[in-house]
Amino acid sequence: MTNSFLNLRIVASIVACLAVSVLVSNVAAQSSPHVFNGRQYEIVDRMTMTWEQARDYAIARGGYLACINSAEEQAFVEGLVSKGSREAYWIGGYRDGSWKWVSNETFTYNNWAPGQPGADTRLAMRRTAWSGPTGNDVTLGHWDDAPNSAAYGFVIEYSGSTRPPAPNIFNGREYEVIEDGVIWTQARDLAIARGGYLVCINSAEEQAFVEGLIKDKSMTGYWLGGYRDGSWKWVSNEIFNYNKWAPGQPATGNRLVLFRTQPANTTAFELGQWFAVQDGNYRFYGFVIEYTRLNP
Ligand SMILES: [Ca+2]
Ligand SMILES: [Ca+2]
Repeated sequence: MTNSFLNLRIVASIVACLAVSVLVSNVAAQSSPHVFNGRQYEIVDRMTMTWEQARDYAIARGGYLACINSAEEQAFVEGLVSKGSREAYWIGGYRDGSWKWVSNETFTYNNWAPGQPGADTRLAMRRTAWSGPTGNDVTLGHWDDAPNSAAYGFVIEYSGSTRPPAPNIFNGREYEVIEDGVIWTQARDLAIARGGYLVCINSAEEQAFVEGLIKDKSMTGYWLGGYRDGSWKWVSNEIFNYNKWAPGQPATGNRLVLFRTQPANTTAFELGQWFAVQDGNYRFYGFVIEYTRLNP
């Protein structure tokens, strides 16, 4: 092998590496199923909400209910909706005299189903087929007006400079930290309403992951899905076989809290230790939701 041949090979492999990295970054930018025309979209499938709840949830995440301004955007959102499991998905159209978008963009493009809109005031995109009031076929992607109270999934659009919060994924499950001071039974019910359950910790690895999620947050502690009913149980019905009890725990309480900061009158505290507490009147605790069902 001559030096010049070696040099050629080095140059060739550098070129090949560059070509591969350009290809990889292009694939990453273009093949994301959630990016269209420089904007990110998120389909929320694991829970349903009324239109107004979905509108507020989208804003809380930094986006807005998707506003569809072209046949191309319609085709893209329809592709997301086709991966869902709900009959219909809220988008950002509403009637206030005339039809409007929550983004204040002009309501020009439409994809109304035959015979629509009727008399309702909120806009949904159908996933499942429906015969419609006049017997006309309503199919995937068609728009249908519906009452605010309908329980549908929804699609969030983020403007070009905004990105949805990255999901916290461990071992194929998603976790979400909620910084609301609530009692255990409220936290349990809120988690279910969002399509998950209070986190149930089954291994040292999962414990470490949850500790990483809460260590820079603000609440004193976080409710877990553990409760005492004779013995300790998980709301998921998984076997309660891993634990990280603080020294002297569990004492008399019947609900499980993972502490971020040291409780009064305790020693040898470490981040993430578990304490048994009584439910009720504890407003210093947020909670962590575990989802087995990921949004598409
Ligand atoms: Ca749009
Ligand atoms: Ca778990």
